[in-house]
Amino acid sequence: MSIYLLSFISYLLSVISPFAAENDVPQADYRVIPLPQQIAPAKGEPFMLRATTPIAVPAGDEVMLRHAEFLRDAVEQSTGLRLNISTDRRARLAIRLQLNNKIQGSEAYKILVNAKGITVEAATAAGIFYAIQTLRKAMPQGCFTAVTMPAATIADAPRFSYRGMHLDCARHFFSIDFVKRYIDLLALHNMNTFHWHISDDQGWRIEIKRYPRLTEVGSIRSHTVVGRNAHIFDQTPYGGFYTQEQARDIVSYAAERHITVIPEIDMPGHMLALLTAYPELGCTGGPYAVEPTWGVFDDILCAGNDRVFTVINDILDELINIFPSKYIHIGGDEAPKKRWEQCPRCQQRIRDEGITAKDGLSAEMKLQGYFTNRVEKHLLSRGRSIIGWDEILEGDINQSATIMSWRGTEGGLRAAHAGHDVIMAPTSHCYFDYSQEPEDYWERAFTIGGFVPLDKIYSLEPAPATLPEATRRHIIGAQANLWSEYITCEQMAEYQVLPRMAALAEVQWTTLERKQFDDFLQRLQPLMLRYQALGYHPCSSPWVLGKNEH
Ligand code: TNX
Repeated sequence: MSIYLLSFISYLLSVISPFAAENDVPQADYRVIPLPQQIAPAKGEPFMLRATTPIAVPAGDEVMLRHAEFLRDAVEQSTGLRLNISTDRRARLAIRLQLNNKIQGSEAYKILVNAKGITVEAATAAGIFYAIQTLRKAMPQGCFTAVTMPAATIADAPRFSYRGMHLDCARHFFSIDFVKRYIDLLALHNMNTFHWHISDDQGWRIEIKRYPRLTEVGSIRSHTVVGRNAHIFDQTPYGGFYTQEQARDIVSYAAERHITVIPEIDMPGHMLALLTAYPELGCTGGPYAVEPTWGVFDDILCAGNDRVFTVINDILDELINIFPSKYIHIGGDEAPKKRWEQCPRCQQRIRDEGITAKDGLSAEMKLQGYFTNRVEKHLLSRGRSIIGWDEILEGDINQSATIMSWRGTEGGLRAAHAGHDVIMAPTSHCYFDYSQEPEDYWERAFTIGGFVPLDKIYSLEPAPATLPEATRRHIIGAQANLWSEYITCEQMAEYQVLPRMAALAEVQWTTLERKQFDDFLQRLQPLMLRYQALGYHPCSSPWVLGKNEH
């Protein structure tokens, strides 16, 4: 008998008989990233996942149906097995998705695997979604006729409620398609917040109907500095913005993946794009130019001009209509006070409001507190809350403001003591525009400088056990930021965030006792394959993926 005939017969057997040729069936591994809180192996036979396995969902439940479709597509992408979705309550040997309000925790889930099937339960659709992420990551990557799912009970819930990832679309513009692919990455890592940085000195990136010049003028810079602010320019106009319709599309794409989009309009600094469009809103009246270089610039919004607050409120009102997020990020970082010191209107405001220097902070620094509180008041009146970078602590701001701590964690800890909610995003651990490789790689790695390798991120402890419980409670999560001064294309963005998002995911999700860096590196290997299979461009240098001493 020819070898071809033999292999054809064995192929036929494998298709016809569920028990044939199952020795080489690959096995799922539930020890994914982020590591679930509990994986209890169970006695008994495993479940055999095959193309004939139905995904069973309750009839008439649109959301669950969407989740089943997501699982179906992810399983197919991983294994080549195309499952069917069924609403038949008696479906056997199925993966069953069902809501169960006895499961505690708004993002928690349970997965039960035995020979009869896989039951996925959660009190919320979000919990079901995270269970699906775990299942998809547990699958081997390749093309198979079946997958062995070992019998087990998995019970999981996130450690932190805020699990964020940021993308700067102002310094460089990223397409809607890429923003979606980036959101897909957040979903893969069980993150639930996308912080979208859409305004800065170098470009205004969101359509505001009431102020069309923001995009007509503010979204385009006439040229861009080449390299590291080397005084060489490319002489090429650079621009781009998102229409409100596109932004809404992003919001709903993210929402389907249980991700909230928080827009950031950075103020009163980082505002040259707006000032170029509306120069009357600056202290000097301009003229200004959408900034072609990177850095921190003296021209900021005038805090003495009431018109500034009217315009900002109008802009925020349009944003609120697009973004249903509880939070709106109002920036607040890197606002030099030079113009305010010289501006008669800002000085008048200081006098009118009785603002004085205090605790080593100048009256102008306190004026930023006035600015922040006034903007916050408007947002609160619209039912929204603010997040600001830790500089906003320098004014006397309300306790209701949430602080994003980027200049280390100390500011965040102080804020948490003072009763603010806090998100940790320190440059030391969470700046993904910094290099993930040692110094000699920097030039190759398109980074701004700095060094944030994988184990450094992994070591971040956002809410140390030594803090009093009342303080710890205010630390709601962690986030990493991808600033894009030097990230000029999509592949670079992927290279910078992968695999670092994996380390961040365990900081955000996994409890301290379960975290172990060597073990994480082992579990990273299949995830690297998955990134590649999904078409991403992770940094895969052996230095990054190895265990390094530095
Ligand atoms: C600081 S983090 C900034 C950004 C820059 C970044 C570069 C923060 C609130 N402000 O404007 O892009 O450093 O790493």
